[in-house]
Amino acid sequence: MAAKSQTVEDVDVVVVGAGFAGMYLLVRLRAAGMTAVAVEAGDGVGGTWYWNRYPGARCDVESLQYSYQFDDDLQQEWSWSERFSAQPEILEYANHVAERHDLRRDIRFNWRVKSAAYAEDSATWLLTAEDGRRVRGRFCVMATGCLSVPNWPDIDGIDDFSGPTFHTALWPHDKVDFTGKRVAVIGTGSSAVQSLPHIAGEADQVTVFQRTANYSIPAHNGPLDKGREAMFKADYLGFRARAKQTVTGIHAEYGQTALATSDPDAYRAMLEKRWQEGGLTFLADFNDVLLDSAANERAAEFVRDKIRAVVKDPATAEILCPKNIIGGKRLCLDTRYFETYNRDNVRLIDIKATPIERVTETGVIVDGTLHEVDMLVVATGFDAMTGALRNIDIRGVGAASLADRWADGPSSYLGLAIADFPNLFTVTGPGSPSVLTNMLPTIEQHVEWITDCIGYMSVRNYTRIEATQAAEQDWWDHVQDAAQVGLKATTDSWYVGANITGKKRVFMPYLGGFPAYCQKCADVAGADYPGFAFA
Ligand code: NA7
Repeated sequence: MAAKSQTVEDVDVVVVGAGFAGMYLLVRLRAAGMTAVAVEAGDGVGGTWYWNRYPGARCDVESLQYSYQFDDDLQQEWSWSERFSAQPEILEYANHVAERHDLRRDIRFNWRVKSAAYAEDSATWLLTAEDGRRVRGRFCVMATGCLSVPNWPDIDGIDDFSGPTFHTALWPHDKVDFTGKRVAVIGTGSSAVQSLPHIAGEADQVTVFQRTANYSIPAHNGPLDKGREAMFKADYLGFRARAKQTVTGIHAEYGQTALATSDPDAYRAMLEKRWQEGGLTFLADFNDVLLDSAANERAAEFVRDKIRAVVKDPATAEILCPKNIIGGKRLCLDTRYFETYNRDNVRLIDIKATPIERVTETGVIVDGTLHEVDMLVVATGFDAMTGALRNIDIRGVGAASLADRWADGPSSYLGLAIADFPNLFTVTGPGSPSVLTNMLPTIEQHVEWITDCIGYMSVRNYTRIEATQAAEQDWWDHVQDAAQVGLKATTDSWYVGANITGKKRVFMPYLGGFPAYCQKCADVAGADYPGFAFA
């Protein structure tokens, strides 16, 4: 593509991405007196909520908590309409924040980063867009999201399909009309769990191709309880502070019961109570579900019984019953997902038993049978956590390539910085708790740490910061040790890259919990940043 402009925009900090992380970075950097621009591939703010527009898309952490806390007036003034808000409302919120803090003037939209190169002589990063535009900063912060690179399934013939194909993570801005159509849905993760009831409500016929069954808990979503909203707003700071003391950063009641040794009536009553409440805290009464296989199996069987009770056809119910451990993957939240399989226009194909042979112009072949469809919905998730960073040609000291460095799996110091890549920070990078927590407080903690660190450097006239190899190695060893505790890392999931063909199996997020992680970051900052070399 021809270069759009030969000029280079110079700023203190270049931010990649204008999702919730990139937006808050602009707020903080400006407040610290720095010039910053965010470059953004989309033509609007919101990141994951800009791209994931499929029907039924909504957050799985209640909106009173899945929201910024840095602006107390904002959290007091804003009212969510539902317990778990839908994508349009979250995007409206992102746009509202962009307006409120006048962020758009410093965001360059439709700016997809092709390369980012560090120049040792000037200690700056030069970023080049696919269309040739360039921006240079003394620092570069990658706010590229953990789930932002769609995973296209490697299925023979998928490009031969003659009808429209939609990836849930790249959904069109205009409504997709399924009326009168025969639709194939490939994948049964959270995106399919959320979208299937909507698609099935419109389409003539839906065929779901399931590789791995998923545990899904009812969201019991509905209009936001005004009493709960008032309770939060009366003590928002307190709720936020208490949330930060929990492993996941989500405020809730947590218990310490050992499920393995509990009386069956007692633990089933506790699970039933959580099931009726709905939400991601389904397992939060127990301290052993992700440590003890027997405990896990009891909780798993509780959910399987729920599926069997809802899905009328026993054979379909059995296919929908997950066989892996519960909690190994992130739980899904649903609204009438399993009930949807009772509809006459929905059928389920078990592609673990009989894989897809190929896609043709007119449909999907499994076990020699062509399932003819008019539309393909690809709900196959993301190249998680490292995909966005490896897709950019990032070059550090001596033109070292980050993609090469991470070819056998990532490593990072605190999920924030990488040796040989000076003045480069990552928000919620591998090695931080990120996707195991409520993303908004996690993002805020990272943004504040990064901007404080840059401020610390300014005061001391430092122009260069780099994580040391030794600190990175020590932290990464710790991340891997933490992953060995319990059952979570044993599951094939995107946490370990198992969903991407050829991706090295490494547990990427930090499993040591949000409070321990925040303490470590605070200790590092408070002790003049051990593990970093300044110049
Ligand atoms: P997920 O959770 O990664 O789900 C993707 C689904 O697609 C899952 O069922 C996969 O099966 C399936 N998949 C992936 N590749 C293939 C191929 N090649 N063939 C058939 N099926 C495939 O992504 P989502 O978008 O649903 O959700 C992502 C996160 O968003 C979620 O965790 C929440 O945090 C919110 P597999 O399990 O790999 O066998």
